[in-house]
Amino acid sequence: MTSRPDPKTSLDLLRSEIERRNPAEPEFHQAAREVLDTLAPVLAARPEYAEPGLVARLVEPERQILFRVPWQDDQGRVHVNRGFRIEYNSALGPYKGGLRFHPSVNLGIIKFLGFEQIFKNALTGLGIGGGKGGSDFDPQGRSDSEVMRFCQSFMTELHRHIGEYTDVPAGDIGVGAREIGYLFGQYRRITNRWEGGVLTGKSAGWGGSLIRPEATGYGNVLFAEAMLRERGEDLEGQTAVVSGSGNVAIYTIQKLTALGANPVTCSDSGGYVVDEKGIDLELLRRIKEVERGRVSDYAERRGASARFVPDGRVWDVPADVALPSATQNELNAADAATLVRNGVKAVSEGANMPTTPEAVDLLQQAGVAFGPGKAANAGGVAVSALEMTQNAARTSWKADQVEDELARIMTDIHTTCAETAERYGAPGDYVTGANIAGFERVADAMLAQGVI
Ligand code: NDP
Ligand code: 2IT
Repeated sequence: MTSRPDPKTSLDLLRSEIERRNPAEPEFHQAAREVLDTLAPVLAARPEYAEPGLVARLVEPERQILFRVPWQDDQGRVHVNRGFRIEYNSALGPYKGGLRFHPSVNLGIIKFLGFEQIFKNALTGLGIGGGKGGSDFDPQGRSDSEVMRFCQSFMTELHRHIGEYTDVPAGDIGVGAREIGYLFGQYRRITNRWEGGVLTGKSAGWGGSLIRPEATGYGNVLFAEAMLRERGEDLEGQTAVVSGSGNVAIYTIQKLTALGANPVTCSDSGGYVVDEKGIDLELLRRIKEVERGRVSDYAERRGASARFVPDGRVWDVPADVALPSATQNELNAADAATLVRNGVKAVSEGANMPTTPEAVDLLQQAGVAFGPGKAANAGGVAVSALEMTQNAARTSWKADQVEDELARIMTDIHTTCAETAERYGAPGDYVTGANIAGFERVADAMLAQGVI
């Protein structure tokens, strides 16, 4: 009889294999390692999951699409960007996940995001697989017509790969309602189909769901509140630091304020703003959403309560709760140590993988409640799935109905993560809880559907 390596050894082997076969993709290695590091107990407890090949299939995308995106700027010059769509796993439903337009985008970043999305989408309990896409296009400083031509060129290739039963993209960094509009228009023109469920994050007047813009930020605040409740506290009166100033950050700030907390910061790649009176959301939205300006403009216009700190670390601002909502690896071990020194009680990830592994360890060891992105920011994709439901039924729900569903889903995700962590001997460890609970749901579907 041949003996099979124990789960830990086989996961170690797989990790080395991932690094060998996917060279120069540090973010993907980080995301895969973070999940694999927590799976040994579930593979040991459930022998069916230790089936050779199951985890190896899970880490390999079902399909990877790379394409050229040529477009002309307003002066007629031709630019060539690169387009990506990683169709990672469709065991639970059509591939689902956003598109990111940012100059830092490369294959490894889209693979890390797609991999995270599999588990996040599984945690929502809804029928959506995992995928992600985007481009190294930089929308900053581009006119509306340049963005439109770029989106049209991007969709001219992407359209043949997507569909409401196949793959359903949405927004992410650099892709909001404007870009989704241009992408949908080109899809409709090329295919001659009014297929609402092919993209989510559409505007409410033509097939979009109410509360989708708010969903990620609102959901993350609800998750943070659920973690605090476990400790007999809530958000009322708590000071919060928020990074970023885009879609996720804005609605995080809005919900924090609504629940009685005081969000005192926001940031962009140029620096951060600290406003001791609390962020004035109306001013921030005007600058970011209407004028497409910078947070330094906010400090200039807000008056004495606010100051702009160029190139500073937003995590230096003392707070009870921290909600990183900008980008990956924006909160490192030194930042975590500062937060702990200043008495932070909870860190909840609005962004995808914003906290480095060393920082996560440090926070958890200090007893800080830590909500990993794949659980805490799942509200966005959850409401995207509700948008697909509304599109399929050719109906639209009232805002209250969507918000109630969002709150129910976030509570369920919190409970599932907490119970799963407890069941596998790691009480209070939401990282382990989220990874194992997401994994179990996808793994069950993959086992039932055979070796494909
Ligand atoms: P937006 O494009 O609306 O905003 C992004 C914000 O992050 C901006 O303030 C931007 O500043 C800042 N930022 C982006 N890249 C960097 C960088 N390399 N360094 C410093 N700051 C940076 O994106 P979203 O708000 O939609 O996304 C924010 C995060 O939330 C991302 O990690 C995304 O993956 C995640 N997320 C988004 C969801 C959604 O529904 N939109 C759902 C779940 C997660 P600047 O303008 O200077 O670049
Ligand atoms: O990271 C994410 O979950 C998103 N960008 C949202 C994906 C979606 O399909 O709504």
